[in-house]
Amino acid sequence: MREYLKFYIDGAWVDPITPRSADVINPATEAVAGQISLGSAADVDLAVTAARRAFAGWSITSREERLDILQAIQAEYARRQSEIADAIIEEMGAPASLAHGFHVGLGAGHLQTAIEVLKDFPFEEVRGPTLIRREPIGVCALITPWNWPMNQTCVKIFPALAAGCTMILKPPQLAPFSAQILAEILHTAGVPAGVFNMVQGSGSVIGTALSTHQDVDMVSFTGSEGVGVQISKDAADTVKRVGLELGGKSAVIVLDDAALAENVSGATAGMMGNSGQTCSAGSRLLVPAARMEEAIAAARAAADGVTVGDPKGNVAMGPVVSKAQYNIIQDYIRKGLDEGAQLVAGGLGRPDGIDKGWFVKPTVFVTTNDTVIGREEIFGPVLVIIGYDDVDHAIAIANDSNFGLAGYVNGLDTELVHSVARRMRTGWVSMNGGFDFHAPFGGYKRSGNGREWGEFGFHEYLEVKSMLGYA
Ligand code: TAP
Repeated sequence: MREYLKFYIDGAWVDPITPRSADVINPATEAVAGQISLGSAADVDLAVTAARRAFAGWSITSREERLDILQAIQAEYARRQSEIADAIIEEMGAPASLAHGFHVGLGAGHLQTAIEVLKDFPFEEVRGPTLIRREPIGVCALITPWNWPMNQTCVKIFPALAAGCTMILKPPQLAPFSAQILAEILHTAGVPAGVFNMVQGSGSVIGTALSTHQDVDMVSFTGSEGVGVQISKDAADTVKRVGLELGGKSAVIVLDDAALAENVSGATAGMMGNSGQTCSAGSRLLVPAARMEEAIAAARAAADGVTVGDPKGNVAMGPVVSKAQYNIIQDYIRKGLDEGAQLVAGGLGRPDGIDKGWFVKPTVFVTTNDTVIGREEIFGPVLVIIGYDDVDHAIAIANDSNFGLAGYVNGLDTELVHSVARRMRTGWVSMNGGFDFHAPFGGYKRSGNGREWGEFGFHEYLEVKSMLGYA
C-alpha cells in the first residue's frame, strides 16, 4: 500500500492544512493501491506564495545554472525510472512493457529535449533598433490527466523550469503516484525551494483554486474538452494565459499504394496500446472502400491477437483506468451496436476468462463518419474503420471532425503523402510513422490551443518584451 499523504511545498514535504484522504484504486484488481491527501484552497495559497517568492531568484538564474539542475534531475530520473514505471502500472494499468518503455521514455525524452532546447535558446535577439527579450511568464499552474502520467507531467515541468518559471503541479486523483515520485526526484536533484510545488486533490477544488488564483500567471492543462472550457472561463477574470491540450478523434489514412494488411494491423495494435486512452490515438482508420474486406480481416486478426490481462505480466493491453471509464466505453460499444455499425472484433463486456478489473475487449467496428462512435472521442480500445472512395474523400472525412489534434498518413508515394498531410486540419501529422520530440504538438479546432514539445513548448512559458532604441 502506498501512502502519499504529504504535499510538496516550498522545498519540504508538508501535511495538508485540513487532513482528508482518498483511496487510489488499482484498475486491474479493483483493490486499494494507496492513499493520497485531498488538498484545499488554503494549501494552494501556500504553494502559490512559495512559488511567487521563489520566482524572484529562479527567473534570473543563468542558462548554466538551469542546465545543471536539469542534468541532475536527469541522473535521478534514470536511477528511479523503474519505480516510476511500477507506479504507473498500479495507478492506471499500463502493461509493464509499455510502462517501462514508452511511459517513462516519453518523460525522459521531454527532459532531454528541454536540455537541448535550453542549451542554445535565444532569450535575447536584436531586430533592427530593438532588443527582443523572452522572459519567464511567472508562476504556472500545471494540471495533468491520468492517461500518460509521466508524458503529460514532464512535457510541462521541464520547459517551465528551463524557461525560468516556478510552478504548482496538480496531478490527477486517479493516477497520483508517479507524480509523487517525480516530486521526490526534483527534491533530491536540488531544485531550489518553492520553484516546484505539488498539491494533490480534486480538480474542482485544487484545479479551480489555481485557475482563479490572483497570483498565478498561466495555466497549462491537458485533459477533457469540458474541463478545458471551464478552466478558460475560470482564468478569464485574472487574464491568465491558458494552454489547452484536449481530445481528438484522429484519422489514420492508409493510401492505396500502402501495404494494407500490414498498416491496418499496425494501426489496430497501436490503438489498443494504452487501452486507447491516448489523446492522439488513431481512432478512425480510413481505408480504400474497395479493399474493405481485406482491411476487416487484418483488423480482426490484429485485435483478436492483442493479449489482455494483468498489466504486471507479459501482455499487450491492461485495463482502462477506472470503473467510470469502463462504463463510458461500454456505453459507446452499445451505442455502436444500436447504430448498426458492423462489429468486427471485441464487443461488450470483459474479455473471456477475466471477471475482475476494468478490462475491455479490443474492439473494432466498421462504420461511417456520421455516427456517434465515428465522431466522438471514446478514450478506450475501440477502433472504427471507415471506407473512402478516393484521396479527396479520405481528406474530407479526416477533416470532418470537431477535433484537430493528430493525423496519420501512410503510403509509398512520398509526394502524395506530403500533399495529404498538408491538407489535414490538425496540428500534428505523422507520415509513415514519423516521430520527433522537437516537433510542436497541439490541436486545431476543439483539440485546444498552444503547442507543447520542443522549442514551441518553451514559448508557452515565456513572455516577450521589446526594448526599443536598443541599437
Ligand atoms: P479531466 O476531467 O479533464 O481531468 C484532467 C485533469 O483536470 C485532472 O487533474 C482533473 O482533476 C482536473 N480537473 C477536473 N476538473 C477541473 C476543474 N474544474 N478545474 C481544473 N482542473 C480540473 O479528464 P478525466 O476525467 O481524467 O477524463 C475524462 C475524459 O477526458 C476522457 O474520457 C477523455 O476523453 C478526456 N481526456 C483527454 C486527455 C487528453 S490527453 N486530451 C487526457 C485525459 C482525459 P481530478 O483529479 O479531479 O480528475
